Amino acid sequence: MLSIPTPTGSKHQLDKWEKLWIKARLATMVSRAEDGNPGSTSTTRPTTPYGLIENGAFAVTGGKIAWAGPMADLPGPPDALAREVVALDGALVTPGLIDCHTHLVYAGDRASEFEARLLGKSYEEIARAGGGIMSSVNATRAASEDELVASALPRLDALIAEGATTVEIKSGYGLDLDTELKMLRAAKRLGDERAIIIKTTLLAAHAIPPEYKSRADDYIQYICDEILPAAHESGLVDAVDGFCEGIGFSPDQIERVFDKASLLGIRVKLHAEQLSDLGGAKLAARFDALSADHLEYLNPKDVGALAKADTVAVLLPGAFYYLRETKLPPIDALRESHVSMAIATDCNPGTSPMTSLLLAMNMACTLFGLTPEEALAGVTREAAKALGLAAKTGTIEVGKRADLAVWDVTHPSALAYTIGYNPLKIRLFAGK
Ligand code: DI6
Ligand code: FE
Repeated sequence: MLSIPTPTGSKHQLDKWEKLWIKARLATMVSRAEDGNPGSTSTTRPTTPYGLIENGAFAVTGGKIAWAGPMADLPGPPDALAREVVALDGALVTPGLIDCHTHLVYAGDRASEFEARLLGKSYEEIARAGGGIMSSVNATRAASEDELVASALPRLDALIAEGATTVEIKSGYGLDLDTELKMLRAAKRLGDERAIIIKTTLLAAHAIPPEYKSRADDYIQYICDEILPAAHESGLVDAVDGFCEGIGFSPDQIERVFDKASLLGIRVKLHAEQLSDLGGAKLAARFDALSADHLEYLNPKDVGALAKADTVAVLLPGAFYYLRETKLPPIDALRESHVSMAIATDCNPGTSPMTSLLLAMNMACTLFGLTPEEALAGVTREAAKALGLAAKTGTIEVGKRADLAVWDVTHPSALAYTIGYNPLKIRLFAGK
């Protein structure tokens, strides 16, 4: 019996691994910045683009990655190491995809708004006329929790069909206590309906509800005094978000929500600089935000603040595309300052009715000029970081969840290259 290295480093004679996958090409996505650490004993420390390991293998035990590396480094013949051995014949394996910014739960649709915009109205005009987010709020308030789950499932399934294993879902179409809670409960339930990790974000500060028309400050007080504490107490809040924008909330108003979140020990993130520069990213960085999202109008001068706080820049090319935006996020400045860049769908009924992370990757390359490697990192390693999950998922490393995607492509650049084509072969969630 062989002594097999385990995540715990135990030296006992151990049972065989549950399953060993061999003859794989592994895009481990282990950060190149972390390479060359002499103290590291990990088997997965490649220095190649994508953390690529040709002719690799990985083992799964207890839902986690028990071993990963070149086949040549396996500590014995495959059949002696694992109870089950599967050959992948050279298929590409990546971490499972992570969508770190969605508004996946909502009722109704806004196809007529899409039409209105093509007939000449702007997103802001429609919002100011009571359409936009408010039309989704009305439909979501009227829907039952079961209906919200049922209407969100096909969207979630579309993400899963492309290898998504973790998805963040925001509230924000309720804007009252009951409906915000209903949305968050529906989001959590999606995680019971499907084999997927769901992270929930309270976005009560998304728009001013009609009951609080011209009383935005009072609505902020209601969020701080009632919605946020109640949602937190019910265990429904993994993070708190806000829409810092002319048609949303001012930095001062967002700051009050963030102060309350901090008091409750909840991490924050922010929709910042999507349509204008209000200094939201700076505010987010000041609160050690997990992420600042959108950032088209981010002043390059504020990039340093994100870098210092290690706040992830979440880029949402679907919304950029759908709104026919022309102002690009300051990608070069973000890159130069080593700000982590994640990519997400922003799946929502108004500005990004998109349920494809592969398409988001392609758009991040074609519209924002990311490299295919940055795009894949953006929906794996960096997206995990944007959700505070970097220690658990997002790369192929010993000890992390065996949430993986097996693709029928030869090189990882092919994932960002195609448009509307899905080469997923196998999706593993906790190794299954
Ligand atoms: N920014 C967005 O892109 C979405 N929300 C936000 O704060 C749009 C939401 C919607 O139009 O329904
Ligand atoms: Fe959004």
